[in-house]
Amino acid sequence: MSHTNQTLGEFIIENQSEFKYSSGELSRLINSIRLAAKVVNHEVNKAGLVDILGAAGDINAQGEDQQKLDVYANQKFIQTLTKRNIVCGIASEEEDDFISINSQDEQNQNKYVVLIDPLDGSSNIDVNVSVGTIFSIYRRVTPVGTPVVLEDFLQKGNKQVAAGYIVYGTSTMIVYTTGHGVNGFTLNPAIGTFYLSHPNMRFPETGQIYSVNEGNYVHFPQGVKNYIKYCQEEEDDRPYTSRYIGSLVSDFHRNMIKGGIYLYPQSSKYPDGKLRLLYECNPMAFLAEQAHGLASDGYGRIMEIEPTALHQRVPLFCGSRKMVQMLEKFMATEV
Ligand code: P6P
Repeated sequence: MSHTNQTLGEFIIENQSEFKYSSGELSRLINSIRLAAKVVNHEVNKAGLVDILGAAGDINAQGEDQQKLDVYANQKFIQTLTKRNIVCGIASEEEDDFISINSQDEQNQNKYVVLIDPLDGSSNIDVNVSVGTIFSIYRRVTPVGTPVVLEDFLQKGNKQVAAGYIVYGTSTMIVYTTGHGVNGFTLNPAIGTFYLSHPNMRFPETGQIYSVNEGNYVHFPQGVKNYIKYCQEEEDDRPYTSRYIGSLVSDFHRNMIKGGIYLYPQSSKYPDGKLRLLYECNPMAFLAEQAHGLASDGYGRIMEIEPTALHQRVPLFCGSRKMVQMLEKFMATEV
């Protein structure tokens, strides 16, 4: 099949055989994420009408409780994944504990668990800046048919079977990997179909964009301070450009297309970093490495970190290979 104008649905079917474990379950899982993405996208696109439609806590025109968009997004993804009986467990930034899906029901022979950040960067919604959904998919490690346990979720990033994000930006895109490269699909809102618009996405080996909240500079480790100063020096291809949207998915997406590095270091405010390992850093790390980039905690691969808690935080430095390697050099020689 010619790949021009291939839809996400066609792409999933055509590439299903690549995934040797797939009994079609993973394909149905990606399809259900696609559906939830369209539902959330519709609501996110109305966010600017809060004054007309009502803010969270208000009663909207349909007499329903107006929900905060991150709560709404969380519910939509959980409902979509649960109703289709595709997964055996879900963990979410919006849920204190993981959700076990009718595991007592013998019918539930599903083998995948999903971890999600349903609406990352949601504080940007009020100012009409792009936000995203991030998802990470694992095969469970405990026996199929039994209730999932924490161990099914606390898996290293290098065990992920799929990961991706939806960016609700000037256009809405799904970008994901199943370990065979990274592909991006853009939604045609007129007909509600995602089309393959960015096949085989790759980070340029280096770049000239660094993305960090420089307002926290004084709290950064010395190695990060030294790297930021390096970015700002007038030498070789520097000074670099500073671009920070405040939405991980958007900064990552731009850097993957143009080349660049995203940094969320540890600081006195966030001693372990701000971003969550399991449903932000690991999926973005899987995508980064599949796109020939790197994702590090400053000292080693994000995807080698042994998880210890569902909502644990880690520092994240990800993007173009040579830029992340340079950052790691500064972290190793910080004085
Ligand atoms: P700060 C959004 O809250 C987020 O998790 C990422 O999407 C974003 O890159 C970062 O935090 C922004 O954090 O502290 O710079 O506002």
